[in-house]
Amino acid sequence: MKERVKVVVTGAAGQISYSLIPRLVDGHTFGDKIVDLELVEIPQVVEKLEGLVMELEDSNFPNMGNVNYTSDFESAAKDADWFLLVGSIPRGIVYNGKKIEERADLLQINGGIFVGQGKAIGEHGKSDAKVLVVGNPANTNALIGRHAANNPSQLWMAMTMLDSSRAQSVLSKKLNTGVADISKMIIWGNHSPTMYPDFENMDCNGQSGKDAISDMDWINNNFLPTVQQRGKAVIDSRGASSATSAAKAALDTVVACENPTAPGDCFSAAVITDGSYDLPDGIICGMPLRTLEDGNIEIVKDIVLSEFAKEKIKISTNELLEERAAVEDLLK
Ligand code: NAX
Repeated sequence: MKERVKVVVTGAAGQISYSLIPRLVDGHTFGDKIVDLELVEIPQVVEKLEGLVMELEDSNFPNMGNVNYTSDFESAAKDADWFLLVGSIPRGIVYNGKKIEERADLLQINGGIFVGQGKAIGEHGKSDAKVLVVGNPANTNALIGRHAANNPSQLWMAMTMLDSSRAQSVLSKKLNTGVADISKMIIWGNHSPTMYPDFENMDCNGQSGKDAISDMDWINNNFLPTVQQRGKAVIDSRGASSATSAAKAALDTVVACENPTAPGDCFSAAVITDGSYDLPDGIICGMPLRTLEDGNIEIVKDIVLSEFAKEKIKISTNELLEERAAVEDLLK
């Protein structure tokens, strides 16, 4: 009998999910496993998911298992292996009669969602469940959710894979090579414009970024701002935020967690700090990770950071500390 994996996706009627969900069951992301889906939305739009389920059925994915849609997160969470928390309230929306413009309001509202979801994951998810927070502010949402879950054997991550993919793409153009030739692309810090894409420690066909790129003018005035501001550039052009690339990045994160990492390589996601690299305690911070043969995921600890890198990372971790202070009441 084939192995099964149960995956919960929130924000299932949103634009990222429309690209993401079909590819969870296409046989690539989870290989040969049968994938049971729990699609979660807010009550106002949950019925729209009936149409998505019809489309999934009509696509004849051989590895698709049971598919359910609901606005009851707690029931969806039961015995789930994976939680892809995409749903959140975007800036600019009217919520309880108030237009949400301020970062502090956004942090509070979304943080509130993650208290409830975190508790349910801690109580009802599998003890080795993996949680990937995509909905922004992703790092702080993950911090709140992890705290509420209070279940340390579960792994909480905030997504930085999209930032890592963007950095790989920009570097591959600069170095006139393919994206697949660029590995170890670490994103440090927050998933926000303060993130630090670590060009020095990336590997391009056996050469480190530090050796491959000496043009610091290009790094400071082109590479860093392009990667840090890419989300905004997509919104400015498309009139909507990144969706297909965000979905691909979420899938890449799942694949990276489900398969052992090649020796010497690593992948990017933000996880709880553990004292490595002198990062402040108690924040969800972008770091290099590796998946071991036994399926466990650990922080890669032997990356050497230059003074330039340390300064940039500090800007981002300071921002994470400020975000944490703004939601302190949700972390009690
Ligand atoms: P959409 O607005 O298209 O979809 C979000 C969906 O979430 C909506 O259908 C909404 O009803 C649902 N939702 C809200 N609260 C919910 C709750 N409590 N439970 C279940 N569902 C809920 O946004 P989309 O473009 O799909 O983006 C989703 C999130 O990803 C946003 O917060 C966005 O900022 C964030 N992003 C994060 C990225 C990352 O790299 N970490 C990159 C892409 C994206 O910007």
